[in-house]
Amino acid sequence: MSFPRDFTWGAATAAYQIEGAAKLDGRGESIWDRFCNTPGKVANGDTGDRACDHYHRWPEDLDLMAALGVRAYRFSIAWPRIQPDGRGPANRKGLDFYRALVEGMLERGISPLATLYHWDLPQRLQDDGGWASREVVDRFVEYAALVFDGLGDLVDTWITHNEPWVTAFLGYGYGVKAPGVADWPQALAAAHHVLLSHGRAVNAFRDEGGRGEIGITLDLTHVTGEPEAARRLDGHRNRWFLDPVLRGGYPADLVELYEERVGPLEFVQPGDLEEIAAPIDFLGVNFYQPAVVRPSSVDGPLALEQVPSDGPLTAMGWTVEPTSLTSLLVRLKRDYGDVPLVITENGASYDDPVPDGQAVIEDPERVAYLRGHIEAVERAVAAGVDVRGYYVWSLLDNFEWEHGYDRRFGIVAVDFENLERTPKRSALWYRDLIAQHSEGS
Ligand code: IFM
Repeated sequence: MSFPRDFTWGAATAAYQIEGAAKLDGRGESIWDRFCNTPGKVANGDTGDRACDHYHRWPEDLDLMAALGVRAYRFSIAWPRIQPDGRGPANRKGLDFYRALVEGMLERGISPLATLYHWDLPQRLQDDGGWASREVVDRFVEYAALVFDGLGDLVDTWITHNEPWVTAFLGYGYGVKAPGVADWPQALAAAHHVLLSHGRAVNAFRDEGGRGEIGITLDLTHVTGEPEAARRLDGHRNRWFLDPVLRGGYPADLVELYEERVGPLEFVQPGDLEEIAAPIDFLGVNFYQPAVVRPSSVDGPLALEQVPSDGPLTAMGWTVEPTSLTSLLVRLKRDYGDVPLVITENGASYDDPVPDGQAVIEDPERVAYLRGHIEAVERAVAAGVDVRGYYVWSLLDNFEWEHGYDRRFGIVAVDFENLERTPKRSALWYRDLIAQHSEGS
C-alpha cells in the first residue's frame, strides 16, 4: 500500500468504554452509569464501573501503543470527571488524570487527539432535559472552555463531538442508547443542540487563541438501494449533519420530511446555522458499514428498512464491504470540497478466541477487515481525496455500550476477569503496516 509519509496512524478509544473508576476522584454520574443500572438496558447487566481499568492501567496501555508504533491516540474526556454535575468549576483531580495521560503520550512520542464528548453526559444535565434542551449548549461550551484551559498547553488536536447522529437518534429517537428516550421531536432537538454546541465550542476555541486544530467526528455511511429510500436515509444519516457543519444549512428535502412527519423545527433560532458552520480544520469520519435500503411502512418517520446483506458480516451483524468506504470518501470530496478528512474510527467486532495464556490471539477476520478498509482509504487518497490519518477502533476490547462486553472490537484483547492485555494478530499486522509506512522507512 502507498500512503503519504506524514499520514497519521492511530488507535482510538473512549472514556466510558475503557476507564472504569466510575466513582473515583470526584467523577459524577453520567447518563451511561444511569442507563447501565436500569434493568434490561445493557446485555448481561454490564456496566462501565471497571471496564478495562484504564484509569489505573494507562501507562501499560500507552506502552502497548508505543510498542506497536502507533503514532497518535484518540481518547475522550469524561465530562463528569471535569464537572461532576455538568456545571461549575473544574474538578482538579479530573483534569490531573488527563494531564498525566497526555504527558505519558507525549513522553512516548504519541500525539494526542482529544474528543470532548463521547456520549457520557453528566446525569444532572439529563435531569434538566439533556441534549433535547437548549440550555445544554451553554453547559457544553463552559465545559469545553475548562478543558481547553486545563489541557490546551498539551493537546493540539481536538474533536468536539463523536457521532452526533448516535447521541441524538439512538439516544433520544430510538432509545437504544443512553438516555434511552424514544421521541423523535426530542431527537431532532438534540441533534440541533449538539451541532450548535459544536459550532460554539469551535468559536470559543478560536476566540481563546486555541493552539492547533479542531474538528468534529461524524459517523457516515454509503447508502444505496431503492433511490427514493436511499436519498432519505442519506439525508437522515449523512446530510443532516454534513450540510449544517460544512454548508451552513439543513438539507431542504429532510426539513420538509421532518416538518411533515415529526413536527416544526422550532428549536432552530436565527443565527444558529451560522454558528454551526464555524470553519473546522478537519472532518473526522467514523465508518463501519454501508447501508442498502428499501421503502417500508414500519420504521417511523423515515418509512424505510435495511435490506439484509448476503455478504460477510461482523459479530455486530454489520456488512463488510470496504469499497463503500472509498465511495463515501470520494463523495465527500465531490459534494463538500477539500476539507481534510481523518478516519477517526474503523474496525470490527468478531468472536475471537478467549484469552487463555496465548502469546497472540488469532483474529484473521479482523486482519482482513482492516486490510480491506485501509486499502479502501488508499484508493481514495490515490483518487485525490485529502485523507490525513486513520485510527483503528479500537485499541482494546472494551464496553460496547448496550452490548456490554459481548462485542470485542480491540486489536488487543482484554481478559475481563483479570484485566490482562494480550495482542491479537491484527495488532501485529497493524504494527508492521505502520512500520512500512513510517517516515524514514
Ligand atoms: O464502540 C463504538 C464507539 O464508541 C463509537 N463508534 C462505533 C463503535 C463501535 O460500535
